[in-house]
Amino acid sequence: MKARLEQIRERALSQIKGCETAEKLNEIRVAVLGKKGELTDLLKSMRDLAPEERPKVGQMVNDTRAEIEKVLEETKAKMEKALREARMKAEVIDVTLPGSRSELGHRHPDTIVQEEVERIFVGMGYEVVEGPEVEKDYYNFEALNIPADHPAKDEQDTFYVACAPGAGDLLLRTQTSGVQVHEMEKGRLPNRMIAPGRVYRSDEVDATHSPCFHQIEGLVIDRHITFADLKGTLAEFARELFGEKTGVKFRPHHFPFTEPSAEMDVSCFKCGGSGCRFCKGSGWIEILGCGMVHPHVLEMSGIDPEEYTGFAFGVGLERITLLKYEIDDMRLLYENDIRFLKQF
Ligand code: 2U9
Repeated sequence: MKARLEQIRERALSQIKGCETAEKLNEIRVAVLGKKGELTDLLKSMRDLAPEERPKVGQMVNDTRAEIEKVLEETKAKMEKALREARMKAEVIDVTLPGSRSELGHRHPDTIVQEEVERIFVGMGYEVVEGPEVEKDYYNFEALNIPADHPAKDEQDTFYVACAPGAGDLLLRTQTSGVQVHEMEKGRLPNRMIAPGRVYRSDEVDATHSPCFHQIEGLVIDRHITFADLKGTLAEFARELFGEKTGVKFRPHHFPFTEPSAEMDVSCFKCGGSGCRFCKGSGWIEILGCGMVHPHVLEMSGIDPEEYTGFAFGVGLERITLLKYEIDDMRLLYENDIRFLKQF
């Protein structure tokens, strides 16, 4: 029995010595020390010994078990240490290597102009309001006095959103005016606000068109607001945006939501009004549309047109950006090429 014990011990120790993985080490542990292992078997066969032999042999078996356990533990610890060291060696970072520089972004020229327009109107006491880009037909068209058969409602101009049964009257807003309608419905009067944001129209892409662009619309409602307030406000806006020598001119126009309506031109900021290639020789550049809010529009949002009047205006943000920075193709504004953006 003693010889068998010695044989188990020697084989186990030599297997442990030649072992390279933790899994293999565990297999040895199970085969020697496990419930059905060699040492356990040996212990079971002790009942064949004479009673006086049993304590001595039992002690020897226990000593061998303790020794094998100790060597197993030591080998496992050594393996883990070697593994850890190898991993750390592989993970070493050479801090002296040159770094890779990541390119910094740049504010988009549209953002620069939008913030400038916001700064001008906030300085005049206006609030900046935002609203949903997916809008109900009512807020985009009907509440703005755009009748059902108006050409702007034609499917060719408007992207309709048909996502669920009964969602037929949802669309991508073609103007930001719905934002002001929502505000008017809240009934907080008087009010002065601008609504900047993305709008969508089913247009082909070219140097001056895009199916998605930005507008900034403005609305003022109070008692005794007149066309003189509109002219004074927009002339001041033009001077702040294009320089204090800027002159303005209003030409009659038509919008369903304003009456009377006008378009405003600014004197050419390139030639000062004498005529050049930039203003196509006219000395004037068209900038925005405006007018007195139509009484129907006020009434539909619950405002009494006998008591309150208001003016509104709308600017195409990209158009202002192209003019201000003398960019000749709108598509450049949508590409986000950092070499282009860095110039502003
Ligand atoms: C409410 C009532 C009236 C907003 C207005 C314009 C004139 C206008 C164009 C500018 C260039 C659209 O992007 S563009 O093509 N807009 O000319 N917009 S008055 O009138 C409103 C808005 C809200 C409740």
